[in-house]
Amino acid sequence: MMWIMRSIRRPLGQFQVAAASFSSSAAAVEAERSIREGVRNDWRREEIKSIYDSPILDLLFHAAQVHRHAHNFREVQQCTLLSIKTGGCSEDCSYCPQSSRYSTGLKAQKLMNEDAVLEAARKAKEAGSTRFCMGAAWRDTVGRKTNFNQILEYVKEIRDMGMEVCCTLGMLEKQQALELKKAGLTAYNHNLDTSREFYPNIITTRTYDERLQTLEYVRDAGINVCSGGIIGLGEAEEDRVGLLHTLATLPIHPESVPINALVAVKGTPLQDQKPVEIWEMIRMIATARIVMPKAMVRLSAGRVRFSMPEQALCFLAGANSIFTGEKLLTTQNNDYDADQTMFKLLGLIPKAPDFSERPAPKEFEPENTEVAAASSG
Ligand code: SAM
Ligand code: DTB
Ligand code: SF4
Repeated sequence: MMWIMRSIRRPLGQFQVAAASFSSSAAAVEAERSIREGVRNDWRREEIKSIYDSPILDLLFHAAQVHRHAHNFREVQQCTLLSIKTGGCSEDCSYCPQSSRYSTGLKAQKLMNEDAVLEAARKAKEAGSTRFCMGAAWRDTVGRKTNFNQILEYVKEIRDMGMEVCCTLGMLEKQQALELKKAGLTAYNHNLDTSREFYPNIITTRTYDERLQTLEYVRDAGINVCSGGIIGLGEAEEDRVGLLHTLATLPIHPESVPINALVAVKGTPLQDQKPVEIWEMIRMIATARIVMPKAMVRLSAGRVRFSMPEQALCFLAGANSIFTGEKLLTTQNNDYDADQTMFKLLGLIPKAPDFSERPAPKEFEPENTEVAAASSG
């Protein structure tokens, strides 16, 4: 009692200074602002850098607060990937086992047939997945009319099964984005991968601006943008901040932001990269959560290397989406049973599919429908 009385009477100066320095990290200030004022698209790079550089536990705590404010923190989206056209890609992305320039032992395949794709989607749905994402090892879809029309059919069929549908087929043209929208595509994945400055160290066969152009077509077509990147490519922390800055200053924040940890595949130029540490992943996820509060932040490739407690920290930091299923595109993913156990243990619940639509653009209004019809045959 005496002690309590003395502490009450003691001048608070020392404690106030300590409290002030605890609560004044950039993560704290910006997270509070994010909760108060909502989504911003006018982030300055230095602001994002100082959030990213905040003491890790402070960053984690404040990202968790933003997460709880913007989302049901128990809900985690389960997405399943299928590589519908594997290998033999003309591009030189240095991380990618599917580039024909590297000897990774991967055999190039043709577009997977309808039965096989729909069967995989059915299985994914039965396993609790709500979003089916089809990937193709292409630079772009130009000049692939037959295959592209086939994929439009897959999109329609899978939507009719009651799943969200995503595609990642490389660069798109405006008309193709419109056709994917018409087929019922929920989201299109096209990653920026890293900062504009570091990008040429990783890919030389297409530019950062070309990637941004595809994102613009997707956004303008009324399809949700899914765009994120990879850490562990040999980039500096400044590049991770640069990537988040580009994403967070897009005209509309991406609906989902996949954060991949490099899967260093033998035969690729990045085969000897040092594995990403969990703290780097947490820093990236937490910063993404604070600067893009409403986005689905996806703990993506590389999850298989993280233990359950490590993944739990990622969920606490604001990740609310994962890839489930035994494979990503060509590499191994987490075990189904281990994921089920993790959901149970952490009290996570699967997020229901969301079919709310962004409006289709003018091109689909009755007087303009011939524009879309002209090229879909
Ligand atoms: N060809 C299309 C493209 O590049 O947009 C779609 C497929 S591509 C494999 C999709 C994304 O997967 C890449 O942008 C990259 O971010 C990610 N990715 C590919 N290989 C990876 C690896 N080894 N580790 C982590 N992420 C990887
Ligand atoms: C994304 O950001 N990560 C996924 C998905 N989008 C297409 C792909 C990860 C690929 C990892 C390497 C592989 O399995 O080939
Ligand atoms: Fe091709 Fe996509 Fe792999 Fe690049 S990331 S090599 S474009 S499949």
